[in-house]
Amino acid sequence: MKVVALAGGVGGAKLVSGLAQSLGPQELTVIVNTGDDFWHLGLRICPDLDTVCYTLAGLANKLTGWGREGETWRVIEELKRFDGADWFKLGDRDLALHLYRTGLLAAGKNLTEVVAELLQIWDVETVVLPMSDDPVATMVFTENGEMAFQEYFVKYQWQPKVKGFRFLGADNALPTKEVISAIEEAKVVIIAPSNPWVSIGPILSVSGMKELLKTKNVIAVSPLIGGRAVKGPAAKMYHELGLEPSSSTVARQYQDVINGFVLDTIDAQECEIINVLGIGTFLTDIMMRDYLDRKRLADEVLDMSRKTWVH
Ligand code: FO1
Repeated sequence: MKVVALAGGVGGAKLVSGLAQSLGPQELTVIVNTGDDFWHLGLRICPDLDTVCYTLAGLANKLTGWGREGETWRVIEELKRFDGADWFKLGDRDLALHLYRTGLLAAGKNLTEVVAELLQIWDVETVVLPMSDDPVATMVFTENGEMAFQEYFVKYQWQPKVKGFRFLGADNALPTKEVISAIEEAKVVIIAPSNPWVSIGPILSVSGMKELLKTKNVIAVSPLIGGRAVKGPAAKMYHELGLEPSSSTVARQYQDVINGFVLDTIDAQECEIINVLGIGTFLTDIMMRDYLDRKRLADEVLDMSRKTWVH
């Protein structure tokens, strides 16, 4: 069964690694957020693509969720001596990837081709696609003014109060032909438990993406449990935007593209208001504590999705 997953960083990558265990290699395609991508020290950095690819390749740093396992930090240590060059922690092994990718892009390859080459090198059969080969830059409006995503997330450790977001370039960014055919061929599209604002939001903002998804069976997994994010600023963002950080708020945010929603058992009382939106709800333990949990949740989401099929 052809399945597409929409994912961002750490939380999304965990469910993706569960889906990769549950599905055969040719069955899963992951469409990844590129709104976090940016130029740094002349290198093209693609954090969410790297987190998903490293996770699938078994190379991801399990503690941080980003960068490499068994990393060394010789270059960044030296960069400390150059003014302001070390705020974004690039490990030595990670740097090799950024150098190689930047070279391929400079030679005229597009991001989709670059990712495919990396996955082949790492023997990963799951197909991973950037949401677009056109640049989209997530900008964060905060109490201290507008800033680029990595400045907000890393330099200021996502502390500034957010007032809104915009995705520079999204209006002109097209889904790649690979993204379009993956969605068209998919029996189900799964929205992974990534940040709805800055990970899934940019994917849905790519022109034509929502229209594509409206003809599909789409099921989302809540990124919040009991109103809290497992990791990162998702719940804080809802608060700062004057919204209740709850699973039903997330379901409402996705309502024009999903027909199913998976939330944690402790949020059972929210099912009714989500069902009123015409969205089927499914309860389970959505916490992924380890590798087995990831596969368990993936299996359950695939089963649940079968009950929501309308197309
Ligand atoms: N996140 C941090 O909080 N601090 C860092 O120094 C940092 C470095 C980094 C290097 C490579 C990479 O691919 C990701 C990195 N991240 C870091 C995470 C990154 O900012 C986030 O993963 C995404 O942009 C949000 O999901």
